[in-house]
Amino acid sequence: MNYEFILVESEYQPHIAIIRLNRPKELNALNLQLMLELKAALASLDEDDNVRCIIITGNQQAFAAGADIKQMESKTAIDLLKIDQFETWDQIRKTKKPIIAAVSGFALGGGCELAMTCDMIVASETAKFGQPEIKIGIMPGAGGTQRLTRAVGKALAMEMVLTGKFISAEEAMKAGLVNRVVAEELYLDEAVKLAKEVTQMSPISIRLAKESVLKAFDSGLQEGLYFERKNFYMCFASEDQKEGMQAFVEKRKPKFEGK
Ligand code: DAK
Repeated sequence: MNYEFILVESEYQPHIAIIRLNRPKELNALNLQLMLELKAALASLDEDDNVRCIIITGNQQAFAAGADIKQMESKTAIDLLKIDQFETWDQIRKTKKPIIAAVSGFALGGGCELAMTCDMIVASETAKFGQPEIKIGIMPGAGGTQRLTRAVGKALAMEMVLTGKFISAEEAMKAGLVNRVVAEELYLDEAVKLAKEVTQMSPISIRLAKESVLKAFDSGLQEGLYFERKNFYMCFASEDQKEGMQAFVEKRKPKFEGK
């Protein structure tokens, strides 16, 4: 598929794919087509057995400055209902492979929400996170009030959502929003390093483990524990489990095939 607003490399590094949001003049504002392209790219990479981890990034100036305000400005509630962009966001969230957001510059509104939809966030020291929707007369609509609150706690989330204030990468790190902060020239390398660690593991246990961690967000403890248990058993149906444990016993590196 030919994409207009994203660049996709399915073999950026062995087993690592990269998606670059690519509307630099608009600070990667997420218009409807970009989001559809992102959904399509993720679905295709999710199907590709060679891919074990996906990185989503922007450029040094912006990961994404939010949904495209110019495109949204004249929309009515009924237009939004008909467009049903939530379906796109829901599909993105259902990606089975792990996704790392490599964030530099602005991650605002839908951009911050997209980063939080990913499984881990590597930030450049110039990254700025925020939910400034309140300043344009709306509020977060793609999970910001829920994911941000779960990540950073009520006090900071409330302040960010009600005042639109941005936080720096360092603050985001302290608040638990991001996994690590590195110099601007290193953020992508660092994301690749993290992705490489993930790609060394069994793709089957990675998939089951991601699914189980995400379950913690939408279930009570007991339901989450049952879910984890089911996925734990499922690991023992894989050849990778045998290989991983045999390799440990034989004091060698495991070779995981995703079977
Ligand atoms: N939309 C459209 N264009 C944008 C944009 C955006 N979000 N952000 C920046 N741009 C454009 C600017 O208009 C400008 O274009 P030109 O004027 O050159 O044509 C260009 O990018 C460069 O921006 P600036 O000139 O403003 O650059 P500065 O460095 O001065 O400022 C800034 C950077 C990021 C602080 C500023 O651009 C800014 O405040 N941008 C808006 C940030 C914002 O409010 N973001 C939240 C948008 S609302 C949903 C899912 C998601 C959402 C909603 C629904 N559903 C599933 C239904 C999400 C909503 C949002 O994200």
